[in-house]
Amino acid sequence: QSRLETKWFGRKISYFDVIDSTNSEIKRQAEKEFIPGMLAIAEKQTLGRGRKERHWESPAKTGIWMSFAVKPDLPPYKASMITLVTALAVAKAIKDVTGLNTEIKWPNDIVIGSRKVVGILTEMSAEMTTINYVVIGIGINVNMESFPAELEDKATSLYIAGGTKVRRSSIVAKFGKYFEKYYEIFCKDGNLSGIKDEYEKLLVNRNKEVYIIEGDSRIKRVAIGIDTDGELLVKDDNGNIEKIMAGEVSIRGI
Ligand code: BT5
Repeated sequence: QSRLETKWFGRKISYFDVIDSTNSEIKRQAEKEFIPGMLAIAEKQTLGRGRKERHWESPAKTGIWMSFAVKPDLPPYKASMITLVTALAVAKAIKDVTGLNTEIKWPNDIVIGSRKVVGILTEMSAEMTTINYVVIGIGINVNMESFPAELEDKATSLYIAGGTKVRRSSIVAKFGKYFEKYYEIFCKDGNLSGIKDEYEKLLVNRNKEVYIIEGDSRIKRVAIGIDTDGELLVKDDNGNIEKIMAGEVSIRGI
């Protein structure tokens, strides 16, 4: 099933053969007129980006490069939790359409066998206490048969992992359904309590050792899950639990 059956996700869609970045495009559109769930999809991006302006490889026709905007009635500091809501919805959509089991690399990547198959970039426009809009950008490697040398051992696609070509619109449609469901639960609760358990089931290296890298130090911990604000919970050898905020440190093994 590849038709959208959503209430508000993608009710306005702009489709491009080539664009700089779908995140930039949705921001330009939202600045003019914000429509909840407004969606931009491109066959190819020339300036696809990740966090900290890192390059996001977005070749023509083989991936899903899309961005959409929402406006949660929540304080701005909660916007980053939408990245986790999104990751769960993408992982569920991929599982339903392809049968492939993915894992979530907290907070914003989805991997198959430790290779990245999805990246998520959440950007916000906000005043002091209110969110104007949040743009959620998703890159999914769907049908590529290979990657440029620098990504060869870091990236994979649904095709490489599963051996069959996948209809991209089926994943977009399923994603929309899951996103609406999880996002509405998140907005009602104002935190991730309603999706935490499902998210944790998909967490890479849950209950295994991970390394927290801060400058030159490398600290061993066990990843045990997330809290309802989306922070990563880790445990030290004495059983003390610490919270790690996204963007604070880099985590290896998760
Ligand atoms: C991300 O950043 O993972 C977020 C990527 C978001 C991309 C989407 S596509 C639609 C929308 N429009 C945009 O312009 N962006 C969003 P980060 O965690 O910073 O990871 C970036 C790193 O992933 C790069 O430095 C590469 O190592 C790697 N990478 C680049 N392209 C990749 C790809 N196609 N598949 C897997 N890994 C890739």
